[in-house]
Amino acid sequence: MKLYSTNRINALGLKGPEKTPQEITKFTNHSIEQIILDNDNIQESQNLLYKKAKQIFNQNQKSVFIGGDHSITYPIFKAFQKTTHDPFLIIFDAHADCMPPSQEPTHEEFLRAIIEDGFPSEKIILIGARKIEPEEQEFLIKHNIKIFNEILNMETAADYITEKANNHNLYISIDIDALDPAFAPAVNYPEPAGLTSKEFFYILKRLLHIKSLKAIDIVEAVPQKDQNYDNRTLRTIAKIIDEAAKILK
Ligand SMILES: [Mn+2]
Repeated sequence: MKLYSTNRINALGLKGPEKTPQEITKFTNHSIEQIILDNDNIQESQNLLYKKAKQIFNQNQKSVFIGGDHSITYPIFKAFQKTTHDPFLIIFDAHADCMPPSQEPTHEEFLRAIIEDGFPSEKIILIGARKIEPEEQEFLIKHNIKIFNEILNMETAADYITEKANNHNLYISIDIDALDPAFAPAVNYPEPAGLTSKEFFYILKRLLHIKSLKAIDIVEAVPQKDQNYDNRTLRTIAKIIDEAAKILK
């Protein structure tokens, strides 16, 4: 497994996740290659990240990307689609990120952009989405996206998700706000009634054992806020990295 980080954000409002790549190094001993991008030039940073991700995927090694905000997933997943046969996308997120797109997809609409570009919606599962705007709801229903708004039984949920994803080349996108704010408080848009740490790590570990898992991204932590919470959010991300490193090798 190889670790990368990128400071890219494309937020219309709140910033902060661009600081995670430097701050996360205080909580993990794994070496991380930083992809430093210019956030004043959104289109160029998007193209650079796309090109870099393509090179990375061509090396055919399991890769973990730490953001940055959720806008990193659009260029990285596009590169994944370009280089990888039969991709499958699992997203952990409190939000659906399916607002009508702007020119370069932001953290609010990257998923809608991926679907409108033609990615098959039956190869997407959204976990933890519980704050969905009406126009997003309409879009999700129209495209018949499988959503777990909450986890009623983590084993049953994990059985379903792993069976669907198995044998496809899997990309997992983790917006850390999928977890309940009790466990990951340092995010820009916290939503109550999220996944517990136990539910999240149980499902994640089951997914990490899928042989065809190729890539993970982890986004949307706001280090500056995390100082008020004993850095609980960054420690959770460090634990994701540890679990991934143990299982993916
Ligand atoms: Mn998101």
